[in-house]
Amino acid sequence: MSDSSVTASAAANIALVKYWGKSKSTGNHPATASLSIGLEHLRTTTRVARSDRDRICGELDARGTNRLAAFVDLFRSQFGIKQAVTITTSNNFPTASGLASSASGFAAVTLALDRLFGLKLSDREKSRLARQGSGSAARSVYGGYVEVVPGDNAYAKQILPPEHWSLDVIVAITEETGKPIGSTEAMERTAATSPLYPAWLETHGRDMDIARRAVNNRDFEQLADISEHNCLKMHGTMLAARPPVLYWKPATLAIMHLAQHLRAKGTRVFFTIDAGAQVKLICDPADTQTVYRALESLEGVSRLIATHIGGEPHIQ
Ligand code: 2P0
Repeated sequence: MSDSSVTASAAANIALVKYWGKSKSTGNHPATASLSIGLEHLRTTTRVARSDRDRICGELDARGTNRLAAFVDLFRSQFGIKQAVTITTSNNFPTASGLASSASGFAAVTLALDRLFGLKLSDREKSRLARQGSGSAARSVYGGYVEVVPGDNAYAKQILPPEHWSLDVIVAITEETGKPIGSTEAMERTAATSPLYPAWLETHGRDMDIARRAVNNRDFEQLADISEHNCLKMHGTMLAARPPVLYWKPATLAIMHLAQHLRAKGTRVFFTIDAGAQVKLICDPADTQTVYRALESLEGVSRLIATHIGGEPHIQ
């Protein structure tokens, strides 16, 4: 007997070597590889149930609802499925503010639909499907250390499980409202207008090699160095777009300085920033308390979310 409803949980991920730019105008084909870590406690929970007509419930705006509806149509059309569904989805973290809710969201709905319809797709197939909802969602089909393999029909794969290297992550919220420009539009604008974009593409493979090696060898200094470099290079490329894409707030910059100051004194921490003003601080667990305390007293930080590398998906 097939299920009448399924609930899936998938975690947000953050890229240490970023995806920024597509090779085709449809289907979210990333122009480059990327390397991410899953965030254990930042999750989307999505229930899909067979129903008489399609419904979407949750804290989604009109655009988010339309995107999810289009994805469900695309998913069903690929398997010749006609069944209507009710989708109920919620995030336990602020949405649309650079915290990758589309990654966990499209991964969770992919996993739930696969189970509801008894498709038994491989992880690679699920990753490819989730990618068509949002490029970064290809990675949230897995926990731990994950890499996107770009190409004609890009997918992600887990390169190492979370236990390989336990690192903590603190998300510092500096802006509670939505971001000024969505990442899809921002990356299109960057690719079309930034004179730095060719250099971004050209140097990306080297950053991937270094980051992979750093993760394999659990080399914190090397991972810190390449992650901050790749993050700042992505933002530099955006800053040179026309009109420019500037996500940072004063507190974003203050946290970057703080992380660099702490690291210079021997605290094992580095930062990364995505399409938003929030800063993610990756810490050696021995130093997490020091970093957390320093962030608590910083002006402009409205909230801190502490988590660690993990993020294996679950089906309930
Ligand atoms: C990343 N970001 O690698 C990069 C770094 C944000 C900055 O993937 O257009 O929401 O849906 O494929 O996945 C955010 O972009 O974009 C993202 P689409 P997505 O995490």
